[in-house]
Amino acid sequence: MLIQDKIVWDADVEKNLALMSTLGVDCVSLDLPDGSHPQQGIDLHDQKAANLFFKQAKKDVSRHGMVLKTVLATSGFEHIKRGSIGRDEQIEYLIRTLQAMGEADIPILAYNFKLLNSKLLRSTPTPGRGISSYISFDYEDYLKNPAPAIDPPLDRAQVLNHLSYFLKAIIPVAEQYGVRLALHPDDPPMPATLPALAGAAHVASSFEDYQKIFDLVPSSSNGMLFCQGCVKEMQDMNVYEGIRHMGSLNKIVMVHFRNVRGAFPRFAETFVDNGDVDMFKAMQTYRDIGFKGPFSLDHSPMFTGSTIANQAFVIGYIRALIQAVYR
Ligand SMILES: [Mn+2]
Repeated sequence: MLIQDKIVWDADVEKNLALMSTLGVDCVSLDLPDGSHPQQGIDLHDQKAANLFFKQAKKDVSRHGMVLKTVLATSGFEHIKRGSIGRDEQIEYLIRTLQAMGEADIPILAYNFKLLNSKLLRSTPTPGRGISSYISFDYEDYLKNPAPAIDPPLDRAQVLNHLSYFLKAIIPVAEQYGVRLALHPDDPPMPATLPALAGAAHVASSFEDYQKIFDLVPSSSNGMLFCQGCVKEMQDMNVYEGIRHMGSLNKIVMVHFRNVRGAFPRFAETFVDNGDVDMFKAMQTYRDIGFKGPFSLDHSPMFTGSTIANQAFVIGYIRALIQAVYR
């Protein structure tokens, strides 16, 4: 069962890969810039360059005893989401990426359709365990100091239309190259009966939304990034039933394994061991549906001034659950 963590392909990549393998990470997700801000060492300007980059990246990761399994197109790509000029170039860039991923045998492309960074859609953090604080959302509090509206605002029909345009272009290519797309839920997941936050409609906020998205382009490549945190935040959601439901559809491509206390309209992102979800039971449920990973780290409360302590804590916790459950 695979534990996955994220790498930024920058000057520190070798050092960070070595650290991740030491912590017991099995597979790596690579943070992909959207092409508008070239990042050191990532050159995807044409197909040959893209093929070379991903083949080399895969080799570099495997030298550390890990597997490059996922590419994260989770920040940027604004034109695709907004349907603005430049979206076809961004789609072309992702098509090149998919083809190169296929050549290098990298099977997952994670993305989201959030028009605003979730950090903007939060209220004041709440005090957490010890000296930590928990990233929090309280709808009433948020409305007192909301994020500035996007310009122009986009309604549900428009965003769904942009998502449909994207999926129709990209899913056939993903199928051809053996890559599965994994769509991350909105954070916070907004009930359809409430107005959009910051004028940016939410289209991946419930399982009904997901079913619509799966039906837009039916394919096993059209899948879900099961962010257990965001699923827990959905109103009236039973996380274990949620795992079983998406598992029965074979839509769970990867998991963000994190914990939360509460649900919309009021929740806090807790440490992995002290939220509402019984993580042991969740892990048993993933086992029962035949899911084999990757279980990916996601945001969780920080140990002040020590990223590595935080990473080691979560990895150790997930490893222990895997060893307890998958035997
Ligand atoms: Mn997540």
